[in-house]
Amino acid sequence: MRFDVISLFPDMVQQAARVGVTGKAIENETVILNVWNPRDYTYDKHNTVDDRPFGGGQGMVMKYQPLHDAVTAAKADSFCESKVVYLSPQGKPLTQSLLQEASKLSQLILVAGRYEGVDERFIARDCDEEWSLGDYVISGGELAALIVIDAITRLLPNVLGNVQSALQDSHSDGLLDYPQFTRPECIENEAVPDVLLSGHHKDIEQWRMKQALGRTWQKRPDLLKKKTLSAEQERLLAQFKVDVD
Ligand code: 9D3
Repeated sequence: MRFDVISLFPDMVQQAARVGVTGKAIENETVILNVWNPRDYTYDKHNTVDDRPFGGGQGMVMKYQPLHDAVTAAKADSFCESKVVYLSPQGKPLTQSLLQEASKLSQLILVAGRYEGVDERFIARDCDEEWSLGDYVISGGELAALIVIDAITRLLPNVLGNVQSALQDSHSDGLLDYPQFTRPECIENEAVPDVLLSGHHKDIEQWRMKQALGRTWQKRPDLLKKKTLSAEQERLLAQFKVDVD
């Protein structure tokens, strides 16, 4: 899959993407990442990418033409069909299912804004969708683009190997994770749950499902309301609630 990011801070995007899972995917060419700087598509003496908002008000707005030319360059550089996404607080909130859909694309063009945003005509004319990280404010779209790239890259075939398919097929889909432990077995009288040392795989699986259900019930009841539980899951959750009491 190919990502093209439109950004005034290309180094920030390239450097962050080199780390970890995304870096490995770029290295082995599962992912292609290109960053296009709107400043390279300016033709005035000061390479102006922003201007004052019509109607007044504080801050600056990114100009249409450098953004449009950068997106055009990103499209012209590939032969595949692409989707252009503008990252902004006004966008559709990102979800795993939105990202899963996007992971089927061959080219995703991500536009990272700065300042107070971009000329509205760029969104209307050049962008297919608008995505948000959620209801809080960050300083620009670069971190949002990196989050999208990271989350989608994890979904691509062969990137996480068998870990991925195991987790994705998992019945714990749509639930919070169960608790994890590693050595040592005891930290100042705080022991690892016995069942995890028992070697009884069926019991361990049940305990983990019960914990995942219980934690979701405790911390994110909104997630639980969206799910339909199997009879077995209902039983495990009921048991968790009794144990809490
Ligand atoms: C809502 C704040 N705006 C009020 C005047 C100004 C403003 C601040 C920061 C407008 C844009 C930005 C930059 N934000 C992003 O580029 C951004 C973002 C975000 O701030 N929150 C959630 N998701 C995203 S995706 C891109």
